[in-house]
Amino acid sequence: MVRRSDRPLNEPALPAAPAGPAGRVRRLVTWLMEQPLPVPPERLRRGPFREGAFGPRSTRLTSQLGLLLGVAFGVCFVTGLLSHLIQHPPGWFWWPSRPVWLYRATQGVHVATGLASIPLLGAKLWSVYPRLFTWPPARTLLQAAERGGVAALVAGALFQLTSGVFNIARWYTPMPFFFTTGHYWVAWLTVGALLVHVSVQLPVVRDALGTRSEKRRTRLLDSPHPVRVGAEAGEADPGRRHVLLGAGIAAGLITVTTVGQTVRPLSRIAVLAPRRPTIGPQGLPVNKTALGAGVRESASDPAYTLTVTGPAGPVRLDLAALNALPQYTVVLPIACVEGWSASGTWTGVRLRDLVEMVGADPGRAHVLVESLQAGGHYGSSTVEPPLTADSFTLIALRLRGEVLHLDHGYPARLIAPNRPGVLQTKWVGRLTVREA
Ligand SMILES: Nc1nc2c(c(=O)[nH]1)N[C@H]1C(S)=C(S)[C@@H](COP(=O)(O)O)O[C@H]1N2
Ligand SMILES: [Mo]
Repeated sequence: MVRRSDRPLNEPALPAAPAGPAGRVRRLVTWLMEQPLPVPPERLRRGPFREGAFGPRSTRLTSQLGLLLGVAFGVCFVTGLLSHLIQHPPGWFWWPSRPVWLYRATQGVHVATGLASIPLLGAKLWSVYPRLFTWPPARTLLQAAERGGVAALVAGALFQLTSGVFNIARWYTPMPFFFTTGHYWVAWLTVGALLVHVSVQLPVVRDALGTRSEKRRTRLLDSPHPVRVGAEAGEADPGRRHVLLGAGIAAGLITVTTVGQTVRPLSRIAVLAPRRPTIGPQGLPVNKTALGAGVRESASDPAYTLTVTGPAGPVRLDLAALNALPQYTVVLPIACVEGWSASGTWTGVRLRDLVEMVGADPGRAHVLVESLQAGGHYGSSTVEPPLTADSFTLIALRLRGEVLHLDHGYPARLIAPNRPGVLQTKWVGRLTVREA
């Protein structure tokens, strides 16, 4: 066994194995993983692989950027996972209906942390890319595995940030896969690789950020891997502060010029945001137009009726009948998964009243809300308890006191509290109520 202190600290160490058969397997794996790999012939050591091909990079910079990125990615992952769970709720998952702006906040944070990560990741990759050309490429199987993990992490992170930006820019052409599925699964891969990377690099980061003893640092400097740490790194690489400052300023600028898409007071300076919360018919942005959804004719047909089916049989309501029912007004945001959001004043019929009309209990009813739209990913959604019984959940007929604009879902759309925009179905033609 190689003693811990003989090992460069950015190489992983396998923990000591216990006695017994499991221990024997572990010892075998350890032995295997630590076998030296053949060193490639020296004549292959060309170009960037040459000794001193790159200027100095400080481990302190890499660690500081890593810490910032770790926090940003962590927050981004948790808020993204939440958004996924709300849209595809497993049995154990529960999401409240109050505060009505909670999803607006979590998804705003998801997109903002993702965007802020772009310059941070750029700076971090700049600070480590010379290591891509380490010679020999890997000394042991274990080191090769660790480097493979870092490659997966970099690829995953780049994929997540790029696909996220493509999605909010609505640039679907370069994505031959369904964005939501790809973005979700690669998130798990990236976070898994990130956890491995963090656990392997933690001792290096601790040393570089100066939370360990001088003695330990000196030992690090003596290690066969030329890592620079602490104050020495600052001297050896005076550009560190500039890189860090530059990345910080870029992240700040990106944030300030995009969060206005959801933080209303900053909407005027949201020059980089794909959406402004105030621009659109009736003062609200539109994601899918009636033309785009192919519902222009069916939605403006004077013979329109809303069909409600449930335990007590189907009911058909034309616009006059819907308008004759008790009307309620709520102020609720549309909070798009793309990170923009805007509040609207909606007036219409409570979903619970329609559920009761077909003989179901709103406290237990699940309602399938179907659009007049044929096909497309967001042509329908399901309202589950407690939202079904919530007095804020409306089949809205009006926005700002005016009849709904065709692009906002005329003649009737769903609007419910604390719910992603994709589930706020427009141009509703049918409600199917069933009690669980
Ligand atoms: N039928 C239907 N409803 C839909 C969509 C859609 O594509 N089809 N898009 C959804 C999305 S992604 C959002 S963000 C909101 C936007 O509502 P708005 O256009 O009124 O702002 O509508 C939702 N309702
Ligand atoms: Mo959306």
